Amino acid sequence: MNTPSAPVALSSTDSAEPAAGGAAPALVAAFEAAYARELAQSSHGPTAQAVLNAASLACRELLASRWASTQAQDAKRGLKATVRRVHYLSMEFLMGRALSNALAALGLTSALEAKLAATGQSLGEVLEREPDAALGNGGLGRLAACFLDSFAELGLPSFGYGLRYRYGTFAQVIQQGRQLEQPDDWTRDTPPWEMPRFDLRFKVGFGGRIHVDAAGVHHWEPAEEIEAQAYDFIVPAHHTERVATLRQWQATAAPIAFGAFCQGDYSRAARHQVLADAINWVLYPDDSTEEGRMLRLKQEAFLVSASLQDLVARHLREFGELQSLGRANAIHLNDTHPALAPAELMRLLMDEHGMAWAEAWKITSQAIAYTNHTLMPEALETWPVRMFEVLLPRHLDIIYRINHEFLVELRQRFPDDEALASRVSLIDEGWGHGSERRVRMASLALVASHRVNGVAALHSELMVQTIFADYAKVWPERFHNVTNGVTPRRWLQQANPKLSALIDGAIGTEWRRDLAELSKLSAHAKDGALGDAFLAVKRANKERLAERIRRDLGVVVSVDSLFDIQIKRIHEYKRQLLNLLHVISRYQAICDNPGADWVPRVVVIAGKAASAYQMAKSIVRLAHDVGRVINSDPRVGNKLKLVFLPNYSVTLAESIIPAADLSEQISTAGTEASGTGNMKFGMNGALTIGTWDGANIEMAEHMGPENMFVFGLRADAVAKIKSLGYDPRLYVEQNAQLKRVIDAISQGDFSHGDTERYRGLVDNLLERDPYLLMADFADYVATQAKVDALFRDRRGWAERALRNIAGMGWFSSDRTITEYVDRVWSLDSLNH
Ligand code: 26V
Repeated sequence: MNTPSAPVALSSTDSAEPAAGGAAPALVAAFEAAYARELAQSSHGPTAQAVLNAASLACRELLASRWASTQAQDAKRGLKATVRRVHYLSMEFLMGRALSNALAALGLTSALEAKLAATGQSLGEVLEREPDAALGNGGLGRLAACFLDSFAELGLPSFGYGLRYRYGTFAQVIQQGRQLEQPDDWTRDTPPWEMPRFDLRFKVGFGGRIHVDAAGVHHWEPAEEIEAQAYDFIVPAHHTERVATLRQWQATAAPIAFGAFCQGDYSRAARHQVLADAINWVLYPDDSTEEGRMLRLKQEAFLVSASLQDLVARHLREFGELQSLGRANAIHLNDTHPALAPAELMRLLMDEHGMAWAEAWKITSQAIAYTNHTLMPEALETWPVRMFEVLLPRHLDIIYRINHEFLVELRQRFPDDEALASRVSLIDEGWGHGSERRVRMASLALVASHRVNGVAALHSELMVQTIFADYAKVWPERFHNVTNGVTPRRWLQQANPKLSALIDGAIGTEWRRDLAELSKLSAHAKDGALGDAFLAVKRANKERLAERIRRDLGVVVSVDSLFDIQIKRIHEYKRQLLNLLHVISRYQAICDNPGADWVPRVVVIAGKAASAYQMAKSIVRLAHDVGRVINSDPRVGNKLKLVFLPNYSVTLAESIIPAADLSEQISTAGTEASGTGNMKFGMNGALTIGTWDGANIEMAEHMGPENMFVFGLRADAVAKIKSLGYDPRLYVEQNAQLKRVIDAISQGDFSHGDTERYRGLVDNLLERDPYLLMADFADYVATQAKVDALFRDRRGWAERALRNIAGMGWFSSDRTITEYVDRVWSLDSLNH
């Protein structure tokens, strides 16, 4: 489906200096001046914290001038531009740390190092103090952050739009093996990267009434108005002077409550303030209460309205009219969370700018496109009509009208298929299940979009065969695939400088601009000296991780071991539990025969479980229980260790991934939309043990399937087994090794004899096993034995690792964004 195309720089402002080298002297001088000025303001002298702040603010100042020239260039583009300005709307952006990326992009790393050398401080120590901007949950949010990096690198006129949450995802603390959630107030030290834009404020309304005037124009009088104020976060390119912008909205109470304040009604004035503040408190408020759900819908509406008002104002400023808005702008919905966008854009165009329905709809459907990121039906958002009536009455009107127009057209094309009409309607009438009427957000996104895409080839296929089958029948041409990618700047060049230098030595430095160049490594895969050098780099990275494991967990691991790593959100479909079952079975085998020649392994798991997801929390606890028993068993020694690194984050991933020998990508086939961790590991020379799922498939195709450890049922076999009636017990009864593992958990071997602790988890496996762990166990264990065998052959392992790296060039987010431009965001994509 995909034709690989080399990333094209869309702008031509190459800086004189390559990012790998130093910056031009004038830039260094400007940096040093700003740095000195900022540092002088520290009341405690040049502490690491003060250096962090001063360096960040100095970089920000330099980036701000690049921001101004980027905006000036973009504003001049006019209607002849073939690439539309992209507005990437996402509830999540998992940016991680910013300083080392900014220094690398500006070519200032060595300039700062030189300054620090004079004071005896290390750059690493300074960088370590920066908190992660963890304004996201997982893959979807990190993908958005990688995309911003590529927007900058490719010079794409663009804005990322999000919310400026005060608390990002929770901090995970482990107490007696159990996950506790703590608030992560990442703004405590006033993030130095943000640029408040005090001139950019928009009012967002909620509730109230609508009246229609004699001319038929709708006037919405909201009951409550909240002001959105912009904060920009600048993301630099590495090989040009372009930057990308992440614009995050902060809610502030509109002056309306001032009246209450003047009348002495302070509690009403304060309440108004609190209601506004709540919008920015947390990412994904607990949705177990009505208040929590209302708040989430409000967040979505707030993000969408502020962003689109900003877009409309900019378009009017640049073009003086709105007719061309859809030809000059793309509005991209990162999953359904911003799916109110079509309703809000229609409202702005019609109610605020007097446009007629047909023209407004044409513009809206030109502009909007939508990416789906999961097939899990429970993630398909719907909101009760009742909540719309209370919060977004005008949007509800518009959604009804969109639905009406859509269903009229549908009935013409598919007469006498009322079942189809009710399945695709934007409103779930609740007939089948006797519940209240709800708005289907994915349907709204689909109806309004000219393009809809999945995030890996298999996912895009399954998307049109399953959750969106009806819509694919109505608009087959709308559905596309754009396989994910990750930014090699952060995930290879910065995370793994030693490997990057090794690659430079083998194939030159061009891969730093165009990752497809990595394919040149395959010609060197059999080069024994390069293989040895690769193993030495890997070993150095493993030493760093081993030190961290010793420091944080008190567990001593040997770097001669195979580092076997699974890091991602904890979820049943990702099957961390299958990993644990293998670890237990290996433990039992070692105890049976401690004298055998075992390949030593360190199994590392990290990830957060959603706070209300009990099964995921139980898996976290089991990992700790099993680790405690194995790590302290003298019969085992270095042959096997299991560690759980707490509080998984972008930064933790950056330090773990370069040290991996083996990457665990073991989701039930058909469940992981793409995965992006799989790509980060591959680029860093880890081999993958994985199912035929998500982007693993395309990775195997690019590197050659013989270079990946593929196991398990494929998606079609999974579907078939399920449809025939899957009985997990049959697998347990036929496999003594598996039975012994399950028995050990049930008997309390890892829970001090407590047979209740994992009863729910085991019963679920034996009775339902919705993700087919029992069916895949035997093949998984057999494939792990093949991993061991190859690991003994050090040169053979190194050769495979080099072939993995060579095959990963296609998985740069630069390639992904180039494809989005070609298929979704170009002007051309509107014509066919
Ligand atoms: C859904 C919901 C439902 C309501 C509450 C909070 C919440 C948060 C997120 C989601 C959707 C999550 C979808 C997601 O993260 N998908 C991941 O997207 C990655 C980037 O495309 C992809 O690599 C992963 O395979 C996929 O799981």
